[in-house]
Amino acid sequence: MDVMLKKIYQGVLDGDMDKVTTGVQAALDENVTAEAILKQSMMGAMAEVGQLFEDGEYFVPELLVAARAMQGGLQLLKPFLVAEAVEPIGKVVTGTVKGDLHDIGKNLVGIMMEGAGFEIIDMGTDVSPEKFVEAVKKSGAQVVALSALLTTTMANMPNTIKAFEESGLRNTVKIMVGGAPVTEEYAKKIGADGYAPDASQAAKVALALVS
Ligand code: B1M
Repeated sequence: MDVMLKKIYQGVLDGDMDKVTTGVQAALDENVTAEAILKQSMMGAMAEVGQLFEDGEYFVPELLVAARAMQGGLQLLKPFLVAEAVEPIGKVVTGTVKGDLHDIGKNLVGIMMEGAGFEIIDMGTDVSPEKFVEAVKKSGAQVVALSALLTTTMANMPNTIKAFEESGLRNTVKIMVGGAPVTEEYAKKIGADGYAPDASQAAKVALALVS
């Protein structure tokens, strides 16, 4: 198992999608759990990619190919992370806030929420406050899940909450926030209804918000 997980880890580090997808498939075939592949290999590799970037050894192109390789692996893991849910228990609008292009964490949050029985309306990245409001108006979603990975884009979380207040929809929807620079304290400060540090806890928080 260790050899397979190391291969996947190295694949993400090298931005080698083929290595990652064949490694993930081989691990799944050997009954390694999707959770183990994700937590013991892919997430650690992405953290190292971030460190190499900080140290000036990796640049944006390396980040991009690593992200692409990780998304390829995630696609294979998705069916194993998502349990069959007959009737959706609610709708969640997900998205990365305006100015922010990071979507791996947001996608993982969506996958875990889908696994918990929610229908996901994924708005993608760089989503303006107005687009979030529009998506809730259209879908009647009960929860909005905002993701931010940059300290500079976090400010678009309170801006989005403000847009919901101005639209008159704030009382009909629960807004939760998360992403690497976001803390519970920050979530409280900006008036969010919920915060989670990772994707599996995000699904639990969403469940608590609609119950
Ligand atoms: Co960017 N980047 N990046 N990047 N990037 C970071 C975030 C950074 C920490 C790297 C570093 O310096 N060490 C740094 C941010 C510094 C800061 O603001 N403090 C950074 C920077 C600086 C930048 C650029 C400015 C670089 C440049 O252009 N000079 C630029 C900005 C572009 C923009 O957004 N406008 C940029 C660009 C990019 C790429 C596009 C090349 C690429 C993203 C590709 C993509 O996502 N499709 C990229 C990547 C890959 C990273 C790192 C290496 C990896 C991010 C990732 O996917 N992690 C990242 C370094 C790092 O994180 N160590 C970095 C894996 C993912 C599973 O974790 O997203 O944290 P994460 O999600 C977690 C939790 O945060 C949580 O759950 C997930 C795990 O379960 N979570 C939630 C996330 N959303 C949630 C929502 C919730 C609850 C939990 O509720 C709603």
